[in-house]
Amino acid sequence: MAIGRKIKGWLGEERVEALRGRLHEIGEQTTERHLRLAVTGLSQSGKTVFITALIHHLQQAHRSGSLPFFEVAASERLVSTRNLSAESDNPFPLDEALAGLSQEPPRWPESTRGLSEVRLALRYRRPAGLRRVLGETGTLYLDVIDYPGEWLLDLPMLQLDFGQWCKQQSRLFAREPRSSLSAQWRARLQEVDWAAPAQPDLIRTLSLEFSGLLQQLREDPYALSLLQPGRLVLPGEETDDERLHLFPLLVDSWPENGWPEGSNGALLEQRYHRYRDELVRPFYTKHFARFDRQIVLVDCLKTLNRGEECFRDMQAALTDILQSFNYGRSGFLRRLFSPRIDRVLFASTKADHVTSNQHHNLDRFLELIIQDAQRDVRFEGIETRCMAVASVRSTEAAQARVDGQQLSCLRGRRKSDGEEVALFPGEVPVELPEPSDWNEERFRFVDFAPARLPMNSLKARHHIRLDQVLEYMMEDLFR
Ligand SMILES: Nc1nc2c(ncn2[C@@H]2O[C@H](COP(=O)(O)OP(=O)(O)OP(=O)(O)O)[C@@H](O)[C@H]2O)c(=O)[nH]1
Ligand SMILES: [Mg+2]
Repeated sequence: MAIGRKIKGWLGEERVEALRGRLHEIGEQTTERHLRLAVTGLSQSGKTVFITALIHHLQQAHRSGSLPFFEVAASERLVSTRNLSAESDNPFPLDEALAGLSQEPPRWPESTRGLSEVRLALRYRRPAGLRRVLGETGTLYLDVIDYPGEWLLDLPMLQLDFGQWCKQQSRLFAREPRSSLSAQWRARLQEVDWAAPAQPDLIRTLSLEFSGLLQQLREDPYALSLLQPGRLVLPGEETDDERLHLFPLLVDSWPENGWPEGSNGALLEQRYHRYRDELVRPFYTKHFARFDRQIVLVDCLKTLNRGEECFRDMQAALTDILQSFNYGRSGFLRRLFSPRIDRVLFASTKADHVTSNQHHNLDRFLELIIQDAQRDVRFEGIETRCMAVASVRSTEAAQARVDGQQLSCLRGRRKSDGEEVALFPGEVPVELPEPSDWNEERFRFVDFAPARLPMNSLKARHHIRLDQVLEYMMEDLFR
């Protein structure tokens, strides 16, 4: 270039090179990018497996071709990845989960609780057009954060005082199966004198019973999701933190001027405020406020299996979860912090539980659930998408002839007994089920044991659409 030659003439070749080097360095510093990608979902929705597989594929991307639809990897621009998770205060259990999935026989990871994160530095070559200006390579610092969706269910508490929360819960506990299951416990509440001087031990006992009740509602055959306070239902939550000695006061009579100071009622109210102000609010201001993009995992198939109550409850829970992304201009979250999340992916997990001709139905089905749930949520400035995925594809396609007809089947090891099975898993509905659909035991999707995830030589067949997830979440960042 003529100007280039002139500058070289004035400054000399060496100084021009030094200048170019410095420009690249500045380019590198100014364009060093950070992405905090949060992954959530209700318990057992597949968060740990998803993050483990996603990170494993990313770490191998520069030498395996396992992510064909993730452009930066497919075009071999991803040069290297470095795991910086040791710097984090809450490291994600990546090594344990990977060891379990890659051993023989492989096993699914243990249930986790709380928030944890993986931190990676991804070094990539820039697209040709930008290399001259910004330098050959750039670095993306990626934090992937795992946190329980149950925490988002507590969001409404931020806007409710204790009395309002109790009223809301009492409407919920008037419905089955909550009503029958809680009848005895509610009767115990009626016997207590809530205006009498506080008995912390009594409140502790009643709260442990309440948390047992929530656990029971969470498990089969009920498998309900909309359970508050969220931190009382997380696995292994046996802490003696008194902020968790809390339950809704489901009694008929409330004093007009509030509970007397120092009473049982007042103590419970104080616990509620502490739970809300010391646990729920800080999660939003410290963590949620710093997330850039969000993935919400939903296990649609499990809820279909378990019937109408479970399905409706999951839908209601999802509606509450969506409220956390509801940043309408007057949204109270906007007053609490400045939200940053600009992209949300809703992923229907365990897509390997159905045949590949059903994946599109699974996308569509999740869209329907979300559509219903988001009627009163405005995703201002947020892009959303629904996608069916499998983090560790554990089934293979098979064909069977039934009554002279060719049928698409799945082959894999059943999770419950490890038996090798070939079966027709059934179809994913393309409409939200009608009341009559639930009576016929129509949905019986089977859970599978994991197929072994190799430590090396990863292939695209080891997952379903993890590459499309990565592309959607990060495509604009490798410039
Ligand atoms: N077939 C199949 N099953 C999966 C997949 N991902 C998760 N699962 C199943 O879902 C279960 C839960 O997965 P996790 O990743 O532990 O779920 P989680 O959301 O981290 O669960 P908690 O830590 O308990 O909240 C596993 O034990 C598997 O049975 C998948 O990609 N394919
Ligand atoms: Mg987990």
